[in-house]
Amino acid sequence: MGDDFGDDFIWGAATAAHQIEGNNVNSDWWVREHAPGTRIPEPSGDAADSYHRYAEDIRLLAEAGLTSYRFSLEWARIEPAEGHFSRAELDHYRRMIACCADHGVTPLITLHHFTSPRWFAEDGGWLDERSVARFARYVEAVLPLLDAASHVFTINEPNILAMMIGGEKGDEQLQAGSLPAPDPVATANLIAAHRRAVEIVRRVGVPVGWPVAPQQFFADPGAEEVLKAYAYPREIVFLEAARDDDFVAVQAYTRTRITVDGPVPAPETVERTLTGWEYYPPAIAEAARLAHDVTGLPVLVSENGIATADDARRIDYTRDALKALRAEMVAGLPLLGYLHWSLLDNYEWGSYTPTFGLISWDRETFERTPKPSLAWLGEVARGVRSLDE
Ligand code: IFM
Repeated sequence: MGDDFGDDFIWGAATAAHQIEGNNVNSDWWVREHAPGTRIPEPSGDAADSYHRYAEDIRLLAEAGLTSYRFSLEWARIEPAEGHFSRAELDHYRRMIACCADHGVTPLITLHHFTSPRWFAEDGGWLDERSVARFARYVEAVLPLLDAASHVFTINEPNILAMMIGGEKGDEQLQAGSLPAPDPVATANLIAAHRRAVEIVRRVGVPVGWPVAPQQFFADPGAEEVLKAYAYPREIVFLEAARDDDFVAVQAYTRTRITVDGPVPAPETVERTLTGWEYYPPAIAEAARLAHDVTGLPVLVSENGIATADDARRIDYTRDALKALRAEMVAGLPLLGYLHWSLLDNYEWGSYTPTFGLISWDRETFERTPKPSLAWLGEVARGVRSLDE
């Protein structure tokens, strides 16, 4: 099924807890959003209230014809104080997993998607070597939930997380065209935490990996060495760390030009999305090829999409991204599946303005409205619509 992608191809959509659940009050992001003088333009608040409305979200995904849902467990809810694990919150995620089964949807579970408990952040966060044991203890606590998943992702976009941490220290903004240097201590701790988590998750026999977000750096003539030095700590080191995993996951949206003086933002003349990124659908296929070349592993697209208010443009972008992926598969790339980012419009780390969702919702009532792109992707997944139409 699914337009030449094969019968076993995974078709679905992705979300992350902090971006849709709402009221993630024990998380470091919530603290940051409400800190006096914060530069974060808008707090997450109730988000899409998916904490209470997940059943409707999963039903809409399934009714469209998608069969996989990637979501994250929220560490800040599950371990709100160090060493205190909430049975009620574990039960909440157990109910979400059961709800997926009720709708014939396979869960893919992320253990950490950018947010950490506030106690963890206040006591050193990823810059503290105790982060590795602390994360491992949390993974042990959620392990009984994981055997229902088809795939587990340990830490989402560790390269971006390390850059966020580097940016906070250096007060640099994270944006395409200017990526802060990743903090090397955070990089080492994230890699060590990932390796511990992989060992733990393997005990339940579920394939485990992590999603890296390559930026599709491309060099001006003469800037090839600048590119190599720039890309290594920002993505390659994280891909190399995936070599002993069961698969490698990638998430990509745009590309970044590297001149002899370093990266530059996309020129004003090119089409840009609501995040300010260049509209560049082949990004995900290039990222998938890079990830496979570095690791030798099968690749899972765990996020790809576009921030736009024009849903027809979302369909254009997704169609061209899928065509580029299909061309790589024809050229021999082992591609496991495609998870669109995102199932819902969500909190884009500081703002609700960039809308990535296949489903919108009312800010007052939370009423969901599926966009045409949801039906379109479902039809592609079910094999009743061709990418070439
Ligand atoms: O919204 C984010 C997500 O949390 C991680 N990957 C990129 C998305 C779009 O910026």
